[in-house]
Amino acid sequence: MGVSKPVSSISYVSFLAVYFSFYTITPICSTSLQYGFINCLHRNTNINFPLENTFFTPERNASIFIEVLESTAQNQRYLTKSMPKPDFIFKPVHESHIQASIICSKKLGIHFRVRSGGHDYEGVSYVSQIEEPFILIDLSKLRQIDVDIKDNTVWVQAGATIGELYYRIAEKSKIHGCPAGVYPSLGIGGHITGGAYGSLMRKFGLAADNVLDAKMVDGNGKLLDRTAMGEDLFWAIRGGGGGSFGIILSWKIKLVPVPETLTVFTVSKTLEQDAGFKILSKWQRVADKLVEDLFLRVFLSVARNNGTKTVTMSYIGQFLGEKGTLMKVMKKDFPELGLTLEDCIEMSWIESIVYSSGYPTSSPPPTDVLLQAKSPLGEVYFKAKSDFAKEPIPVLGLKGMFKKLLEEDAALVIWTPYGGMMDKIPESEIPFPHRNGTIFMIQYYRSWTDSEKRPNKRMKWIRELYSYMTPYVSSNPRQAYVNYRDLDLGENKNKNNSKVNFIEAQIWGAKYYKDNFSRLVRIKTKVDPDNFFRHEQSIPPLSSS
Ligand SMILES: Cc1cc2nc3c(=O)[nH]c(=O)nc-3n(C[C@H](O)[C@H](O)[C@H](O)COP(=O)(O)OP(=O)(O)OC[C@H]3O[C@@H](n4cnc5c(N)ncnc54)[C@H](O)[C@@H]3O)c2cc1C
Ligand SMILES: *[C@@H]1O[C@H](CO)[C@@H](O)[C@H](O)[C@H]1NC(C)=O
Ligand SMILES: *[C@@H]1O[C@H](CO)[C@@H](O)[C@H](O)[C@H]1NC(C)=O
Ligand SMILES: *[C@@H]1O[C@H](CO)[C@@H](O)[C@H](O)[C@H]1NC(C)=O
Ligand SMILES: *[C@@H]1O[C@H](CO)[C@@H](O)[C@H](O)[C@H]1NC(C)=O
Ligand SMILES: CC(=O)N[C@H]1CO[C@H](CO)[C@@H](O)[C@@H]1O
Repeated sequence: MGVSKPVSSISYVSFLAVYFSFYTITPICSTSLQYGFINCLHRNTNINFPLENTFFTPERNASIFIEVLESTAQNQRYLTKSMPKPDFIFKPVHESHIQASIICSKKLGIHFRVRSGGHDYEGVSYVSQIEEPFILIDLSKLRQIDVDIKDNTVWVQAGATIGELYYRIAEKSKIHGCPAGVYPSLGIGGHITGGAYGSLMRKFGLAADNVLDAKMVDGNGKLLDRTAMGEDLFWAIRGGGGGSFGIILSWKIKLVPVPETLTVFTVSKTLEQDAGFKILSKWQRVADKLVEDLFLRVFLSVARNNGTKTVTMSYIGQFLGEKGTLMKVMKKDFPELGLTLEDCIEMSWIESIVYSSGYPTSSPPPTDVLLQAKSPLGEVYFKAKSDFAKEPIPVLGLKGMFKKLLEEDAALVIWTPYGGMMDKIPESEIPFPHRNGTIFMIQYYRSWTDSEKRPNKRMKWIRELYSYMTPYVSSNPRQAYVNYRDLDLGENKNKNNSKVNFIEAQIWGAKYYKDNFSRLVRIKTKVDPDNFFRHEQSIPPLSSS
């Protein structure tokens, strides 16, 4: 670091020719910001970065700039014309570029956002609603994956997707897996900072529970591993949310055993087929108590079918074993669902990832779709919220919920079972506190496309649904999953008033982290007292109160 080096690729020279204005202490126009940043990067890194591959500005080529900005951004709600845009995008190709980016941003007083996979629900990885100007550091070129079967571990760089991670593990072994999320396009960098649950969670916990080490760059541009950062900071980054403590370069994750053959199934019931909610009620009573090998979610989806609206309840299961064993489990504990042998499909773990990914599947599922960077969901606008159920929702509550669901033409509610390993890990082991006593997590999700107008109506509807659910879910605090970021929680009305922000932070902080929030604030105060790493819902340091 700090070794100055005379880089002068052709593009750099021509770039300087265009942007002749010089950087001054307070950057007043964007081009001086760009000039200052590039100049500083050159002074602070000894590895070449060809500008045309790493540096994207609207001035140089607006269409390429927008393409790069939108490339992994998942929520179209944050890509509309009125949303603030970064001044420029920098894509580091070497870890030292990230160190230099931090040193230079700090020196020049530039606010930045960091993006790994771009799945943030409120777009905070690529849009700042609280600072102007801001820049985007996009880690998508850092996606190396080193699987070490002998050591039973993997080192994975932040910009890799979990689909790639799973694929690379399966390439080396049929009996090793990794307990991260369900959707293959998730970026490993942001995903694990919030916990990261998936179909192996009931047996092995979250990805964050299985992290052994990490490499991170702190606010001084220093590269830290677990030993160098110390146990407090290592605790904070495994579930304390992204963008608060530093930039994660890579995670070292423990691999877990999976059987060579496992079983998946989908059983769907219409409202008519589950009149009286006998099946749905039974699911709520058993979901967290079933054997840990079984992960059985319920998708409640509203759709128009031949002109009439209906809610379909799809029971989507993954069982770490053969179908014969699964049938015995289901006959004993959940016969009401009526699972048959014909519903059961046996496959490998990696195929099961594709099966539940949302990508179109054939039989057997084509696993190379996991290397695709594109999300299976396509370009959608969405708003989502989360809840945790500690008791089964009574039939009366379900009736009201379905009535509310049927007000919309399309909506999705996902129930994810807890229990098993999730009960056994203490609440303060890592910042993620949603443990023993949770039956299931709820996600409310409303998406729409360009052709479907009236976004405000959608937002209003999901807020009403959330409000309706109040008596049936966790309270004091009403818990929420930080990876399903929700800017409604502790509304950010006073965007530039740190005192008010701290009070608001205590509201969403309690929801995301319960009592662990106070420890996160203590650690933040120690490692980043000036709040260099910040966004709409980053952990605030105490000094700002
Ligand atoms: C379609 C879809 C499916 C999902 N499925 C699941 C699921 O199955 N399980 C689950 O647990 N969650 C799921 N999520 C939520 C997901 O875990 C979070 O959105 C997560 O933050 C995504 O990580 P990312 O790197 O893709 O996001 P990004 O938007 O890149 O980042 C998210 C946050 O982390 C910060 N960040 C990004 N990279 C870094 C880094 N390298 N160092 C420090 N901070 C960083 C960002 O600034 C931002 O605050 C899903 C989300 C979507 C949109
Ligand atoms: C921007 O890049 C695109 C794609 O490479 C190219 O077709 C276009 O001509 C470029 N526009 C300008 C103004 O350079
Ligand atoms: C926020 O407040 C600080 C200090 O009062 C000020 O310097 C800064 O420009 C403000 N930022 C915005 C976005 O208003
Ligand atoms: C829709 O209606 C048509 C004609 O009545 C019928 O043939 C078809 O099966 C229906 N489709 C569904 C999915 O119910
Ligand atoms: C979970 O909580 C229940 C009720 O408080 C308790 O009986 C049980 O022992 C706890 N389980 C674990 C694994 O801690
Ligand atoms: C150190 C600290 O504050 N730990 C707390 C983390 O959260 C759990 C549960 O919410 C508390 O029990 C701990 O005291």
